[in-house]
Amino acid sequence: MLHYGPVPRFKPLTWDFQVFGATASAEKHRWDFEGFHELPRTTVRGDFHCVTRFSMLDSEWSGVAAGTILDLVPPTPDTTHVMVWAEYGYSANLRLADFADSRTVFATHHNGEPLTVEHGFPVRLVVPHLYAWKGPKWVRAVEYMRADRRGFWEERGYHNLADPWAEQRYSYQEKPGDGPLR
Ligand SMILES: Nc1nc2c(c(=O)[nH]1)N[C@H]1C(S)=C(S)[C@@H](COP(=O)(O)O)O[C@H]1N2
Ligand SMILES: [Mo]
Repeated sequence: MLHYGPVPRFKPLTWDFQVFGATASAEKHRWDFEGFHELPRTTVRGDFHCVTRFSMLDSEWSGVAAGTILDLVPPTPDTTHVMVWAEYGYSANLRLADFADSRTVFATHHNGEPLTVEHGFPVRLVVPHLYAWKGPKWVRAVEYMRADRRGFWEERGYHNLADPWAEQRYSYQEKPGDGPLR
């Protein structure tokens, strides 16, 4: 599946990108559309692995590295996971190490062009080393967490970790320790 539910309409005046939860400052941080687009940028290459098929091979993504968000809004030392939130409550959980990976990027552009609305304009997460459901389109927030919690598809039968090389597709394949009890 490519996405669940309708494509959200972009509202520039109310759009923001928030970081909340276990921030070191104990405060929520927020950028508006302009502020987010002024952050330092990076470019990564990465294919996109859907569970059911390969999509978007040979892709170049540019945007704001997840590591830049961690530098600008540090989490508490006991943060272990993040939840990335999108419009309409879509979410995906990631281990902090997967989020901090140098190729994990909040992409605004794909192959040099702004994202199309179907592919997540204005911002989507791209995690090239995990299955594509770990990359929410239409991202609005990051939550730092002190314990793991399942995101949208992870609650509905998809694997908590989602490593495509280990073929971690479905939650029945999880081994003890791969995810929180369900
Ligand atoms: N907000 C949101 N993001 C989402 C999804 C979704 O349902 N909602 N589906 C995921 C899944 S399952 C896939 S395969 C990819 C598809 O990305 P694409 O449409 O850009 O190819 O988006 C991911 N991001
Ligand atoms: Mo998917």
